[in-house]
Amino acid sequence: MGKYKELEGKLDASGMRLAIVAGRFNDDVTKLLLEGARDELADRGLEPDSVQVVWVPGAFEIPMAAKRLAESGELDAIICLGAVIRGDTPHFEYVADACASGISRVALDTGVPIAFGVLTTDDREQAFARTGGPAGNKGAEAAATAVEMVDLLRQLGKGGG
Ligand code: INI
Repeated sequence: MGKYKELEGKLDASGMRLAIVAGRFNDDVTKLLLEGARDELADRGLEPDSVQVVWVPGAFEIPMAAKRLAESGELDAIICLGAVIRGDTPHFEYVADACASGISRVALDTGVPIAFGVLTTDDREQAFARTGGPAGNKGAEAAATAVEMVDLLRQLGKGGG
């Protein structure tokens, strides 16, 4: 072993207790993010039907639902999916900022890792480009991030690092 130890979470989701919070606003986009997330979890060894999906009206409501789920003590991680599109709203920054900072706060306050799979794009074309194809599916990336963080925190909890 070298002088410095390196630590990294593994992408094995088997046995993990996960939930997904998804925004209904722009659900033509968020349904594709959800599909990507579920496919990713299946690839990582988790039965997709074991993952609870909670729909909320829009990205602004995601942190509240994530908080309630995180506080249940029954979940290892939460995956948040949404699509905030600048062209759709004059208050893009308010919705996007509230969602991002709210999710971050819930994760740090509860210690439950929460993945940020919320798109913030200028238009719908950019949003759809992030639901598959060369730019990847951001829902799938968020799902993988959640799994990696659960495993990493388990290792850190064991005194690793
Ligand atoms: N919610 C989104 O998830 N995406 C959007 O692009 C969006 N726009 O454009 O307004 C949006 N607004 C709704 C918001 O999230 C809340 O549901 C609403 O303000 C009620 O609290």
